[in-house]
Amino acid sequence: MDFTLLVFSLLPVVAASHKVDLPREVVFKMGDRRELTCSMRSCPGELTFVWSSLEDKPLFVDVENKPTESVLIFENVTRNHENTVVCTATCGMETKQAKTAIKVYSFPRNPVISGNDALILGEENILTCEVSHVYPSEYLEVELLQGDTVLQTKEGELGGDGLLITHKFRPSSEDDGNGVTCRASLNMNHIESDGMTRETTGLLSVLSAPHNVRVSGFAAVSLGSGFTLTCEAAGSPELAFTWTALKPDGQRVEMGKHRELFVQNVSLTDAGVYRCEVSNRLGSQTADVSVVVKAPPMDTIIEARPQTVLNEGESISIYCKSNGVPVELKVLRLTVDGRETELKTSVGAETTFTLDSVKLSDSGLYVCEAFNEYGRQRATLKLTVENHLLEVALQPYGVTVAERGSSHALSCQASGCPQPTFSWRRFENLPTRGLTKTSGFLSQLFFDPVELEDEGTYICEVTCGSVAVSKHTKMKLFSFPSSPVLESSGPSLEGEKVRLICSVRDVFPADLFNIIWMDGEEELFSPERADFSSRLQNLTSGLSFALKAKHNDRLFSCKVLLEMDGVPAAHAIKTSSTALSLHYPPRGTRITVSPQVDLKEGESVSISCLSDSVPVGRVVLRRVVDAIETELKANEGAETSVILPSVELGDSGLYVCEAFNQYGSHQESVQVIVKAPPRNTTVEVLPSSEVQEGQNVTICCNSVSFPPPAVVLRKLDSGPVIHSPDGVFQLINLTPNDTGLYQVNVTNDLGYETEIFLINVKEKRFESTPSWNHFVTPAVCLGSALALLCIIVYLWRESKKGSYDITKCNPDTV
Ligand SMILES: *[C@@H]1O[C@H](CO)[C@@H](O)[C@H](O)[C@H]1NC(C)=O
Ligand SMILES: *[C@@H]1O[C@H](CO)[C@@H](O)[C@H](O)[C@H]1NC(C)=O
Ligand SMILES: *[C@@H]1O[C@H](CO)[C@@H](O)[C@H](O)[C@H]1NC(C)=O
Ligand SMILES: *[C@@H]1O[C@H](CO)[C@@H](O)[C@H](O)[C@H]1NC(C)=O
Ligand SMILES: *[C@@H]1O[C@H](CO)[C@@H](O)[C@H](O)[C@H]1NC(C)=O
Ligand SMILES: *[C@@H]1O[C@H](CO)[C@@H](O)[C@H](O)[C@H]1NC(C)=O
Ligand SMILES: CC(=O)N[C@H]1CO[C@H](CO)[C@@H](O)[C@@H]1O
Repeated sequence: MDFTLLVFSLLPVVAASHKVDLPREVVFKMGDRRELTCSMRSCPGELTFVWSSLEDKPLFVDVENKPTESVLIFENVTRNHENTVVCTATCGMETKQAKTAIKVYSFPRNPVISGNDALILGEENILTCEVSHVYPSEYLEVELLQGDTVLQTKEGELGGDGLLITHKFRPSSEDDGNGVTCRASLNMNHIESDGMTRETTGLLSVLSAPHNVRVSGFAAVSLGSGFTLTCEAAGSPELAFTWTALKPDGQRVEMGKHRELFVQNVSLTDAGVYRCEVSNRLGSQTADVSVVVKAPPMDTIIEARPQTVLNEGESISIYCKSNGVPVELKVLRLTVDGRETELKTSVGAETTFTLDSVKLSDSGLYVCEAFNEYGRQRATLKLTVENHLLEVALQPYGVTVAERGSSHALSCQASGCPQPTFSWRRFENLPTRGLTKTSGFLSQLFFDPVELEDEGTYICEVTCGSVAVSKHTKMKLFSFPSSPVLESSGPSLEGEKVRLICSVRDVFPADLFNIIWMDGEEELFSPERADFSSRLQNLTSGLSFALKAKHNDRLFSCKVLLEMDGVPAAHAIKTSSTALSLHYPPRGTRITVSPQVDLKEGESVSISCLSDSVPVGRVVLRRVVDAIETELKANEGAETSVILPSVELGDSGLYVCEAFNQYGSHQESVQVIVKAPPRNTTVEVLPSSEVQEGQNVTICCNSVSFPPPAVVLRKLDSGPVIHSPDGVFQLINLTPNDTGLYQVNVTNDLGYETEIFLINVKEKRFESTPSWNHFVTPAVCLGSALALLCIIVYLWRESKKGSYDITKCNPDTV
């Protein structure tokens, strides 16, 4: 929509051809107050103006109408005013138009350069040029120049508000103070002579830590004159100067705060190093210069450190110092005849000469001579070297006694000497076998083990510088390693001659050993002493006498004494003793049966045997049955015993205890009886239990028992009882009436056993025989006692097989 502003004029309209006056184009600066006048002159009549906009926005103006013109007032030009406005003038019937393009610009300020006034030398710095509030920005061109050299150019863009140029560069010190220009042009027509240029020039200020610092001026001055030192340096911002004198003793004295330093009336103390320190906020740098004061040596001194009086072997430093600069120093020694020996020469204000281990001959006068090209000066020192008060202690001192085979040491201690030298030797000029260990003030001579050949006199000599002191000690040896051995020879039977021998081995020195024989506390005799020998000796002594009963259990001793000074009592006497005891063959042998000698089968019994003999020999316990010996136990010693936990018949017999030693034997015996009731009774009818009438039979009864049993036979249904001492019965001339059951009853103290058997007698035609009991007689089966046979048979079984032998009960023999 067009904005039309109608303005009516009261003036009459002239119908003529007239012209509207309006500039075709105007350029306004933003912020200005501007007017745009549309006029039509020579309109006779009524004249009206209408303003309209070609663009779709309001005009933002005030209008002031005058009779012949209309003025648009732009109170404060802004970008809103950019427009194309049409002025329509109506004069009477005639209407005329004119249009004008309104352009707006803004370029209010000069470019602003920044970053130019604090550039850091050698580093990457950023220089900026800013142009702001520019409109229309697309017409803007900015260039950055250093002198005539264009550093950078940049053009604005549509829609922008300004431009910023950043320029990175590393300034050198030559850049400092140069100008840098930022030139901005707004290349727009119709503004102040075809475009507008604004420029700003700034100075480059390059900052740097102090550099190229050096000091110029005199370096060598004469005493009493003056000198000036100038410190030259580059750097920005402003440099500060400090002068410091570095004294030789390490002291630092501040001398001034200006670029130049002036020193008047130079004395020796003004010599030294002068340091100029240049600083700003970026850093600091120093430069030194040595100022030499040209003067002859002064204040020359010589000192001994730690002192001028010292002992031989100590070390000393001779210190020499002078104040002349430059100076050369000589340490000299004055000899007795006045000649000088040069010990050391050095350049510099001080020097030290060290004597590591002084000798007596180092005593004397020492000179320090300082000299330079302006003169010389001397100082002297008297050095006194004294002897050491060396003292030596030898332990043990005088005489020492050592046991062969032990370890022994001699210790030599030195005092009054810082570094003693030890030496050991033997008085006899023999080689020393000992091992020397020396450390500091102590030297030891070790013998481990000490041998006879080490006996002698040892000298410890200590040397300290020119002093030597020696001490000696005599080492005596003894050997008495073991107690004497006491032995007796031969059997010690009463009445015989006994010889006791005492021997002590490996003794030394043999002539100092004394052997004493003792009977209890009583000294008996002492043999002659042995002669001296340089070797180990075995000493022996014998004591013989006839042995009597009174000597039994008497203590005989052999006491060996070493009669040598210095031997500890515990080592000097050794004794061996023996108790003499009379020997005899075994006697008083006794055998004991416990609880008793009469035993029942199955009981337990202990049989012990004890004998007395010197020396104790051997005992044997055995059983004898029918001249057959069975050894039950035999052992060394005076007694023995056996335990039979459960006796049997076969354990019966004669028990014999016999004791032996080298002089003979002795025995004792006891009869042991084991009883048992009859058992395992057997009956045998011979030749058979089936017999013809008129025949004879023999009945043999065997039984195991002790004591021997009584055997009775009887016919069970009738008849008398027949006794037999031996268990054998003979039935003669049997009849059928004898047929029947018979019983034997075997009886002893402890019990009885019975056995029943049958005898069957067959009838014969030939009759009439007397009753059997007339003919039954006890018979002798073997012609010997069968009871005994029974026992023997039993024992025989014990020792041999395991069955009865009844062949002896042979009817042929009956
Ligand atoms: C013109 O306008 C601008 C922005 O609107 C304002 O900052 C400025 O003060 C004005 N100037 C005057 C003279 O009124
Ligand atoms: C120079 O210094 C010396 C010693 O420091 C002094 O005795 C003398 O008076 C001084 N001379 C002058 C001119 O200051
Ligand atoms: C001393 O006796 C022992 C044996 O008893 C023997 O080995 C040793 O050599 C003897 N010593 C001397 C010095 O006769
Ligand atoms: C006695 O007889 C029994 C069996 O009746 C037997 O075991 C035992 O060995 C016999 N004893 C002897 C000593 O013959
Ligand atoms: C039986 O014994 C008697 C007496 O010893 C003797 O006279 C007789 O001849 C014997 N009879 C026989 C058959 O052997
Ligand atoms: C066997 O003899 C003994 C002693 O004479 C007697 O006590 C016992 O009763 C007899 N035994 C028999 C069965 O007759
Ligand atoms: C020979 C003998 O004595 N015979 C006698 C056997 O026993 C009967 C009866 O007991 C007697 O009548 C016989 O005389």
